[in-house]
Amino acid sequence: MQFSGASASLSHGSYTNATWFPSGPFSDNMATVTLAVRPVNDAPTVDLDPAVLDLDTMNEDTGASPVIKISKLADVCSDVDVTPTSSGGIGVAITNLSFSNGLWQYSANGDVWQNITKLTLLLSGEHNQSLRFIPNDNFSGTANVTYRCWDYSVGSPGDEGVG
Ligand SMILES: [Ca+2]
Repeated sequence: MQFSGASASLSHGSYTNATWFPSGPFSDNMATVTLAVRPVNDAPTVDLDPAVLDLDTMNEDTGASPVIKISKLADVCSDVDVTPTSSGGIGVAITNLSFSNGLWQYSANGDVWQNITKLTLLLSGEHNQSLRFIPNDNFSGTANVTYRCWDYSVGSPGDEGVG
């Protein structure tokens, strides 16, 4: 576009005896558009592969095992969505237990215990939530706890039969 001569009137104002040569590759004014990037929930991860945590040992025929705090199990979990200022932290989803040689129990507060009868079981890394194993008489050997990290986005602590 080119104006030259006595006068010209544009929507941006009036040009008198002006010579305007908006030549070149770029416009004089600018436009701005906005792209929104929405957050998604990234799955938590186990930081060890495979995750191996040593639990306290116990003697045969001595009742319940030492308490296994869920916060200890969750120590190998991380989640990019969980920050120090976000609530909840990380819990675990117990997916398998060695049931054949004893009884497993969990506690929502580290005090009252109930038998685990159904997996997957969701447990929180907070409030002293814990597991313990009560071996059968005369059993010696090992007992395993297998779990996934859980970010609380679905389900509640204590939920059984999840997934
Ligand atoms: Ca997450």
